[in-house]
Amino acid sequence: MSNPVSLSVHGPVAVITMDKPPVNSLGAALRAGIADALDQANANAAVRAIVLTGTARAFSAGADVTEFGTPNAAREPNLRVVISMLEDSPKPVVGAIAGQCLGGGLELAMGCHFRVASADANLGLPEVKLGLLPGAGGTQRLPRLVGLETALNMVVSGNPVAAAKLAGTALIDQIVDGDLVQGAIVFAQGVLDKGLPLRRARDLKVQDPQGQAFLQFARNTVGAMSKNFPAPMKCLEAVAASLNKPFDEGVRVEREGFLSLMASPESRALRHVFAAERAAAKIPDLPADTTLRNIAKVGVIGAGTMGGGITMNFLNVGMPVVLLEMKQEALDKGLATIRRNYENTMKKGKLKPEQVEQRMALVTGTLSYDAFVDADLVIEAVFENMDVKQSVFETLDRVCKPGAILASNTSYLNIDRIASFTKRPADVLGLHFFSPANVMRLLEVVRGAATAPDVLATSMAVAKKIKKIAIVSGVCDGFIGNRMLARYGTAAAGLINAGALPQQIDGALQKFGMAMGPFRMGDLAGLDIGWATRQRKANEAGVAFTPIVADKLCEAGRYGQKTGSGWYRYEAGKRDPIPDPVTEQLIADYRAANSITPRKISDAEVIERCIYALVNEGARILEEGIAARASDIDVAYLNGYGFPLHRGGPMLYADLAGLPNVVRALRRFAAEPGADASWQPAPLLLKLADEGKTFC
Ligand code: T1G
Repeated sequence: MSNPVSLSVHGPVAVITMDKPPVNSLGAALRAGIADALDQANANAAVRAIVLTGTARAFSAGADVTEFGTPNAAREPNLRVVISMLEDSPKPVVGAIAGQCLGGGLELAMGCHFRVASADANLGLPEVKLGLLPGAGGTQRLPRLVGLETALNMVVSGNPVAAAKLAGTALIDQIVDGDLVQGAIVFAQGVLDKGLPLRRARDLKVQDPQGQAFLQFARNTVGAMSKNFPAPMKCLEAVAASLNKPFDEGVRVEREGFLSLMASPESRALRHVFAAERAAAKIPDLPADTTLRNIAKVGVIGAGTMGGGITMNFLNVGMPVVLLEMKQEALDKGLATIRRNYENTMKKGKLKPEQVEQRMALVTGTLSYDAFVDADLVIEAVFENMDVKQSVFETLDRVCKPGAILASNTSYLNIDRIASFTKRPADVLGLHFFSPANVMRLLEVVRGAATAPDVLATSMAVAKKIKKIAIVSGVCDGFIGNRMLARYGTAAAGLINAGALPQQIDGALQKFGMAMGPFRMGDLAGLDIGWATRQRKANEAGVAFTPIVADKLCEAGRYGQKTGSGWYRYEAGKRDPIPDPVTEQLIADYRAANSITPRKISDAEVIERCIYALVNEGARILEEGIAARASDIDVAYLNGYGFPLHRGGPMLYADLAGLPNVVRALRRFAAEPGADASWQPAPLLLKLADEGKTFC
């Protein structure tokens, strides 16, 4: 590998430049390169001062997260050694910071004696977002350079701060306009001319007389906000050590915390999610340099909840939208809802009045498809019925210009069949948003058999532009998320039949970390939706419809919150789920009618059955090629279905539980009398378990 570090000499000043694309992550090669260049500069008698800099994009984005858990992570010189080499250099070292200066990158910069930066450089210690804490002296040097409170906020939140805001602290000695390296060389020359002593962060004292009181207040705040995550509190304790312990003792506290967190399942989960979200953008059979189509104008069909939310995503990023409805009244209602949503955001201080007007000015209502003639992308969010979709896509095919991308927001209908209604199936795909579409990050990009590579690549780029996390799905009933949700729901329903009650199942799954248990979720979404789906499927399969308990609730008019009762009952105007004896009686009647003798069910069994049902279906989705990788499935379930972030997703959860243990549990469930065939372990799961491998 070529040396990612270069050394140049400008009069008495040496400049060490880090250039390891894309963001100077501090892997073994870069660390060694810095150390070698530093040795060379210090051995060169003509050199009297040193500048360390990176690229315009990044000084350094920190430790190389892809090295974690590999021998390279500890390969010498490790980051702490390199930082000490900077700090112990007999010649002044000036950090010249542009772009991202994060994590170990900022720790590296704090090893320098002085630092200059571009005003918009981003400085931060985001380790907490990976379930870690700064492990190369950051928790001890930062408080000494910017003060306890600023340092604690930066370390515990993990949020970056622009260099301009840190000017005037010992962290940023000067903001350089124009050529950063030239400015750093001039600064270094000034240090020499003035004979400034080498200022080592480790020698400074944390100036904060009220520090202990502040820390106690912070402990209460951080403790309350970091449920399920140990890192924030360990970050706090490491920073606290900077206040009342000598530097080296504080570093020991930091090191213990770092090693403990690195081994934690929560950090394993957060590091998995960091990599998973970036992997999702990579489509194995699609060249990274696929030419994208230009998307400047978007059409949306349907101004209801979904259509309105979808529209807002584009308005939020300055893209004009033509919004089509069939009737003026529906169009007016939809536009009014969009405006009201923005005004509510404005009332919370998150939007200025002029921004509301700017966004509303970008949406044009219409009652005619003719308004789509120059649209580059049209997304339909009309009624989930194939006949309606056929009419919509036949019309779009007739009206839209060649090259326009035609997308359906359908949550389960067959995209290949929808594409067949047009003469341009290559331009058709699914863009499945999740309600509320302007809030939920997840977007399932459903690739049809005919979908063209550039249509797929363009759609992924659009997703990134509208700040969605896009997952590519193949065509099947329910795509990725809803297909898994169906299995999860069946498992939960099976537990009701067997002897559990909704409140026990919801309680166990919410304690596991699910945002909302399946029965609360059903009451929120409306039980009649599932009722209609089950009747549709029975009809499509040509079999008699056999009602389950949820259908019995619907037959009794209990659709959920919208009817004041479903699995639970609800006080007028409230959403709190209240266990209902009527439901319990209905369940008892169902069990009796089906000769089921209820048994005691543990919370552990609730978790095993519901979560392993997700995992098993995820394995099938993988082996069918519907999802490209297990981590895509995790990203989908974390961002669209409320799976707990600290567990990293259902597939990682299974890996950490041990796939052989998952297989044993599934085999137990499959062996029960009358068990559903879907409890049989998926072949891919069996194979991985047999081979001692994992999904992720
Ligand atoms: N290590 C390895 N690769 C990284 C990386 C890192 N730290 N940061 C980014 N990348 C890759 C990323 O995977 C992607 O790769 C490409 O760079 C562009 O990233 C001891 C232990 C810097 C703000 O947590 O926040 O230091 O997909 O798509 O939107 O105390 O990346 O192109 O193959 O996100 O412009 C602490 C994490 C590490 C920073 C750029 N540092 N990175 O955002 O591009 S732990 C972080 C980011 C540590 C020390 C501890 C962002 C970014 P690919 P991107 P972006």
